[in-house]
Amino acid sequence: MPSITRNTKDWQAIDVAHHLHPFTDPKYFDSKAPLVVTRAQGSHVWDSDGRKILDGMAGLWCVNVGYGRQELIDASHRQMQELAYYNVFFQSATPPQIELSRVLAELTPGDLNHFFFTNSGSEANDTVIRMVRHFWEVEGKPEKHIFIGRTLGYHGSTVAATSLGGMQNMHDMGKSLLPGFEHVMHPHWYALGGDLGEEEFGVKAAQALEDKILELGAGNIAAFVAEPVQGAGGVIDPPKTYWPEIQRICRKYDILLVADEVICGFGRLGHWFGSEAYGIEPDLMPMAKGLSSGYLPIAAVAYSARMHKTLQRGGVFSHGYTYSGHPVSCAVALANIQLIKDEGLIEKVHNETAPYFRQRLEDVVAEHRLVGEVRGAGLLAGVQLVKDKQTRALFNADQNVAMKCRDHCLDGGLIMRAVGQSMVASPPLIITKDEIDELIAILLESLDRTAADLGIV
Ligand code: PXG
Repeated sequence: MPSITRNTKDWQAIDVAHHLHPFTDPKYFDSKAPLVVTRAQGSHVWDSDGRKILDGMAGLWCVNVGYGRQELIDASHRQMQELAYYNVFFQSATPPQIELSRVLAELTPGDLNHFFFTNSGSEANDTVIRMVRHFWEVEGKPEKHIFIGRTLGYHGSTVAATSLGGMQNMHDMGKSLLPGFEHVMHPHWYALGGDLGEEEFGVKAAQALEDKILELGAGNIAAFVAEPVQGAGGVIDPPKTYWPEIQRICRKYDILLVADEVICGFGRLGHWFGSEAYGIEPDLMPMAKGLSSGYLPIAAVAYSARMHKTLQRGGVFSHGYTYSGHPVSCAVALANIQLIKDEGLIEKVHNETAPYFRQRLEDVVAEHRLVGEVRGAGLLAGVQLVKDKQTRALFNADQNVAMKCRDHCLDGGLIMRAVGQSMVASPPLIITKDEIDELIAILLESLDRTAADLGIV
């Protein structure tokens, strides 16, 4: 069957008539039209008018190996012919799922050698919640049930993942915050550090976890959940004093540590996992996105030997999804991991592209009059827009400064995300230095245009 073709106006009209966009105000389309993306190759996508756009977000932080990779296409084709579907419920297994478990066990740090498969990061985090509460029940400590997350943390959109996350707007919609979920401050020194030095602030932000544990009682707390670098919250990389303190506190009170690797995993920070970049030794690691570079939906929860031992005493693990360990998704994930290894993408990010990206951001973007801070790690960047560089004062929210900048980027041929009053980027790991230059040039031009919109010269 040939692919469906229509003209852009028709695509847009049909989409607006029948489709509710995630995280979008439907009224937006009263005056604007959706971007219809029709094909992609490497680090670029093309819209339905044939316009080439640099994808500074790797889709939604996921297309780590870039678009159009034949190895992944072939793997899915082969697997569909051989075994398009079988499940892993009850006592069944399939070769791609078995092989993926083995390969992941080699990659994951420490004794995180056991896996449960899901289809999305949200489901992985729901699995974490059910698995961890079950773990404590089997351990004879059923009162340990509260999860502590962080403000601006993002762990997905199911009701439970929404509760785990610290996004106020998500909690407010439909009263989605469940009981048993608490949040402590996010470690953003530039925004919250006041007069403290960065390292001092890192310790203070970690102390907020200990304070919360003492307030609620360690005997009631199941786990602390955090992204190594907060992604959807605006790319917040913590001070280097933060994670060691968090690790110490979790150990001291026997609270499980969950590193949500959905964005940071599979090379984004120049390591296989963000936990390695920060020396974190988690008990559980939900992962998704870069696991298959987004070519097919698949996610997993890695968990420790200690947890495995306990779960083995816990009877039936009453949890699972029809498509857990889907053989085609697993085959694609295997091909994706092999490609990351064969092309040395982790080393390339670590040694070449991430340092270059950071240098360019610091040398030219940080100097722009609208920019207060550039932050991030690896190929993750956050650019804080400010009204006043000296006082760190922000614009009024209704000036929609980041959305303006985002729209200028798109007009200029670059996809970046606006988060609050920050611009964020998370390009494919195959991005070249020339493409980084392209990204920086369009971003600078867009910052100039945004300043002009605001009457700042
Ligand atoms: N954990 C983290 C750290 C994430 O970033 C999820 C869990 C949920 O994964 P699923 O596969 O259920 O979406 C995410 C997802 C954005 C944006 O632009 C971020 C995500 C998803 C969509 C948009 O900020 N992160």
